[in-house]
Amino acid sequence: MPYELHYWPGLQGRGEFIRLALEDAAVPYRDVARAPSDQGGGPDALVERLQTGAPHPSFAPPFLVVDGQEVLGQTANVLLFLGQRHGLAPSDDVGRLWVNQLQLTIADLVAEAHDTHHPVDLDAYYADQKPEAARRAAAFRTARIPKFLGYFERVLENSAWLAGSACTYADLSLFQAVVGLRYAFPAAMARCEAKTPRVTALTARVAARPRVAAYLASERRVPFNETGIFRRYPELDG
Ligand SMILES: N[C@@H](CCC(=O)N[C@@H](CS)C(=O)NCC(=O)O)C(=O)O
Repeated sequence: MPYELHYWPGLQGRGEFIRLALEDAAVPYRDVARAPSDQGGGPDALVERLQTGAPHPSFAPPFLVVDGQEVLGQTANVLLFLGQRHGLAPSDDVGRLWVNQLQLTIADLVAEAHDTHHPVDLDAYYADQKPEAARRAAAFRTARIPKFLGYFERVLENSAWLAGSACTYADLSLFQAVVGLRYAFPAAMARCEAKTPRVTALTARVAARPRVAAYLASERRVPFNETGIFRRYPELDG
């Protein structure tokens, strides 16, 4: 199999943005850390590859191994590569960079969503930074979610998809960000989406894409949970 995706098992995390692109493009891949260890999988295989990814080692998962050799890291970078190869990005430079720009903006949103439950120390538990998390989440809910979704709403003013008439990996990623935010912040998202109908409609259109729908209904789609980026801590919503 030409593609091996490396991402922590048991959660969607940032690996999900890459899975959605691979699934939508019907590209076969091996999800290494989810495979049995007696078949060369498991988290140990991920860690080993992380440490031996020369000459282009990745700092952190997700990363993609191509043809058993080349290691590509950083979610947006992996998607730039896959989008170009598998029909999920425009073919011209300006269009490709625009989609990359959108993806990097989604990456910023994802990082901020993560920081609501880990605002101080990435290596400490949420339970050890609850007051700071409450303050960070309040600002994220009231200012940052509306600003990010409002931005994508504006981008969608003149086209059905973010980058024009065709769905790209950035649309798949926006879908993932929206459903993740709905999981983590249901009350705040209900308020916010009332003002961003185009974003809501795009999310529904992505979910209805046949291969995405089949993936979402499959066992490969791990449910959101409190080890991922989008976590439901009711005290952080409102
Ligand atoms: N900017 C990177 C972030 C990668 C990242 O933070 N990965 C997390 C899991 S979602 C991780 O394992 N981080 C380990 C660390 O930062 O030490 C990307 O978008 O891929």
